[in-house]
Amino acid sequence: MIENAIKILKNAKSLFVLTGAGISAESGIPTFRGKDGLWKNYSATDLATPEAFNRNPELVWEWYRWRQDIISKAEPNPAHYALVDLENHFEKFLLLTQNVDNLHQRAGSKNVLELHGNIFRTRCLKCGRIDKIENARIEKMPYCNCGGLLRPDVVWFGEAIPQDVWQESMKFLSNAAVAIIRGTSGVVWPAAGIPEIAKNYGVKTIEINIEPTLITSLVDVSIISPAGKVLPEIVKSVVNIN
Ligand code: BV8
Ligand code: ZN
Repeated sequence: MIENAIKILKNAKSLFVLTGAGISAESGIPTFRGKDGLWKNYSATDLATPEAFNRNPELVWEWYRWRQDIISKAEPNPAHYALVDLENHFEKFLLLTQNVDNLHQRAGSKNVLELHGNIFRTRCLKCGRIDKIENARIEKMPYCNCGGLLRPDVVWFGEAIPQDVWQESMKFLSNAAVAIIRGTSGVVWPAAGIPEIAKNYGVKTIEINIEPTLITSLVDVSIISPAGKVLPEIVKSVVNIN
């Protein structure tokens, strides 16, 4: 399977990559739906919603502050760095991530689009200001200098994803030669629809995951392996050849 992926990538000039929580799992960050589930007996869909925040902002902030703490202590892993090598290798490269953990940027990826926002950014409910969490006034919860309560600048379930990010991603995907999909269960829409969209555009698709997912039946090549192990191997063969 790896040989097929290498062959497809060696002949490609443009690469689209979609990542999910699985790529950060090897940095010690719990995935959403894995057995190490994100948080105590709450499910992400209970907490990552506007209704949950309106009902109990303190509980939702406790969850995000806990995640920010885990993520800030984590480091990018070989899977993140392998994507930086691919970005430097391909003439045209776009990385669309569902993750909010900023690890791709910390690893050195440049052309990163965040489909679900960023856990270290905040948005003021009063003045709308977008800022970094470190600039917030933290009492029981983070507040803006205008006095407004802040929310995490992420896309919650039931909220629209950023249209500019989606449009730019689809435009790139429609002309890409290959798409790599890694570490996503293919549960969350509209990201889960990307493999099908890629197929309709005639884009070759490669999935890397530790287990088959809802999208495995759709891809051209499915590699069952931890992202951090197999991707550096693939990159070595693809990058060294040229
Ligand atoms: C929207 C930010 C509409 C917050 C997140 C059909 C069509 C459209 C919408 C829907 C639909 N059906 C249902 C919906 C609604 C909903 C949805 O998809 N619900 C699901 C639960 C069914 N979608 C939405 O609400 C989206 N918005 O549709 O808006 C709209 C339009 C106009 C106006 C108003 C509204 C918004 C969804 C965004 C939700 N926000 N995150 C936060 O993080 O706190 S989603 C969250 O899940 C994370 O971003 C995460 O990345 C994402 C997806 O999960 P995965 O990344 O796949 O993670 P998961 O744990 O599931 O899987 C991990 C995978 O990694 C596994 O496969 C595992 O095997 C693998 N893995 C583990 N270790 C490794 C590995 N792989 C490789 N190597 C390893 N080592
Ligand atoms: Zn404000």
